[in-house]
Amino acid sequence: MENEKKKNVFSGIQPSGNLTVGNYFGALRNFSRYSPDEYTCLYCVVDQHAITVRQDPAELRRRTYEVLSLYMACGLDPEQNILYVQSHVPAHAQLAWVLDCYTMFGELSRMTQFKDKSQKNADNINAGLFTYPVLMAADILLYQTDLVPIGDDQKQHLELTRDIANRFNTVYGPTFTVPEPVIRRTGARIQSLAEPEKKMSKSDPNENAVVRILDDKDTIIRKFKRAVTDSDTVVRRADDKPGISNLMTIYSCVTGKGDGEIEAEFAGKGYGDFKLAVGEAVAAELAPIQERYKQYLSDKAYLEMIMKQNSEKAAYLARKTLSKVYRKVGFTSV
Ligand code: AQP
Repeated sequence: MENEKKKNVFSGIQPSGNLTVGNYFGALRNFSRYSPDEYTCLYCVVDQHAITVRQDPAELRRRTYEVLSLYMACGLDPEQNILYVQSHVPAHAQLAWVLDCYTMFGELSRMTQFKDKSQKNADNINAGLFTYPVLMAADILLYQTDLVPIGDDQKQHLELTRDIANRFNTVYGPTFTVPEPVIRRTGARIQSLAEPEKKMSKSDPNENAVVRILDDKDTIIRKFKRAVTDSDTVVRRADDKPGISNLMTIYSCVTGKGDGEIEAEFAGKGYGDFKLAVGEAVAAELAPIQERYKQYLSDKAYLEMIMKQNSEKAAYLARKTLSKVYRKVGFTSV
C-alpha cells in the first residue's frame, strides 16, 4: 500500500446561497469519508461557477468565507485536505478554455441544469451559464481526479466530463484520468419541502422550501412542520407521497434507519409526530457543526492563511496538468 499512488478526490460547492441540507447530505457530509491518509483530497469553493447567476459582490465574498468555514466545521482538516477557492487558481479558467474547444455545442445544449437555470434566469442567459459544465470538467480533470463525490443533480455534468476526458485522450494520448462519480444511495437528491417534486436548492427564493445548515433549531423544526405532505396519514414511502418520502430520506440520512424501521417507528402516529422527529434529528446533527462554524468564521486572518496556503498547493498540482495539456495541443512555451 505504501508505494501505491494515492487516489485523488475532488469536489466543490458554489457560494451561491446559504447551504442547504441537500448540499450537506448529497455532498458535504460525504467529503470527510475520504481519509487524507489514503486519498489526496481537494475541496474547492467554486466562486467562478457562482457568477453564472447574478451575485451581489459583497455577499459572494462573505459566502466564500462561510463555505470555507463550513468545510472545516464539517470535519475537513485544512492541513490534510486542500481546501481552497477556485478563483485563486487561474489554471481552472485556463484549462476550461482549452476544453471549450473540445466540447460540442450540442452536448452543452442537452444539459438539464442549463435548461432549468435558463428558465429561472430568463433575463440573464449568459454564455457562462451555457459553458458551466466545461469549467466543471476543468476543475476535475486538472487534478487527475479519480473520485468525485456529488449529489444526483451533477451526474449529467460528470458524464460530460468523462466524455471530454476520453475525447482528449483519444486525440492526444493519455492525458487525463477519467473520473468516477460517487453518488450515495441515500441523500443524493433531497427535495424541496414546499414542492417535493423539485430538488431543494440553496437559491430557492421560498425560505420554507429549504432547510439551511445554519438555520437554528426553532427554524428547522418550524420548516419541517410546514413541509408539504399529502392527505393520507400513514408514514410510508410511495411514488404518490413525494413529501413524506423525502422526509423519510432525510430522517434516514440522520439516523441510518431503513424505510421499514421508520414506518414501524411511526405506525399509528400522525404526520405531526413524524415531522417533529425529523426536525429534531436534523437540528441535533447540525448543532455541533454550527458551533464549530462560528469559531472558524470569527477568525478571518486564519481563513485567509488557509486560502493562501491551500491555493498554492492546488496551483502546484494544477500546473502539472495544464503544462501537459498546453504542450499536447501545440502551445509554445518560453
Ligand atoms: N437537493 C440536493 N440533494 C442532494 N445533493 C444536492 N446538491 C445540491 N443540491 C442537492 C449537491 O451539492 C453539491 C454542491 O452543489 P452546487 O453548489 O455546486 O450547485 P447545485 O448542484 O446547483 O446546488 P444548489 O443547492 O441547487 O445551488 P443553486 O441553487 O445555486 O443552483 C453538488 O454535489 C450537488 O450535487
